[in-house]
Amino acid sequence: MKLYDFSLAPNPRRVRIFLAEKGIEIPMVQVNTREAEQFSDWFQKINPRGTIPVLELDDGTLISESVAICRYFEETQPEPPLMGRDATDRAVVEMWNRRVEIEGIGAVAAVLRNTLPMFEDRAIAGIPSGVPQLPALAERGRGGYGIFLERLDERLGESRFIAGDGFTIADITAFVAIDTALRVEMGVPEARANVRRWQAEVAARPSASA
Ligand SMILES: N[C@@H](CCC(=O)N[C@@H](CS)C(=O)NCC(=O)O)C(=O)O
Repeated sequence: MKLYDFSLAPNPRRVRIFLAEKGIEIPMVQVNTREAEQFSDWFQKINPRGTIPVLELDDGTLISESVAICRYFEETQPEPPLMGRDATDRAVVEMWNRRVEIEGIGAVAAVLRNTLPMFEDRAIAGIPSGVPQLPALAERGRGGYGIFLERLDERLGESRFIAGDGFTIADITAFVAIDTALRVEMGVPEARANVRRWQAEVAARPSASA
């Protein structure tokens, strides 16, 4: 089994933090997306969509999509649970994780992909060229990120972690989104005190450095 990873990319980091929380260690293969290695012949055979992370199982099964990879490890090593313990819990965790992916990761990605020079002419991940950056999408992403933080702050005013009392994949997704947003100068304003309280707590976990 191995994980196709890149130490500087946010989505693979979600999986690395998840694995660190579970205490799972597996071999990692670096795919340098800053040098277009995702478009190389060898990696296109692993994932023709040109994205990381990808998990390769010993029987050759290839799983891309961060949450699908996390699901595999949750099923094969349930402790500690990071995706909910029972039916209700699992649905609540999934609800929050989806919200964070769509509202948080979606907004941050819109800003990054439509502003950073390294994404010029490739504003969609996995597409080598021909996708221009659109400043209006970046601007809307910035607005969306503000709404995301506002809603997250409200939620974290009522519970310790995003999906409830326990740390879950939803916290990992949000933590990585917020950390990545710093690359485009989008910090967490002081007024979002609940988010800052939660962020400090998550940053103090050993897994945060994964
Ligand atoms: N929804 C996918 C997103 C994967 C994704 O966009 N990965 C980025 C790295 S964070 C990538 O592979 N980018 C390749 C590119 O920029 O062409 C997941 O969660 O796995």
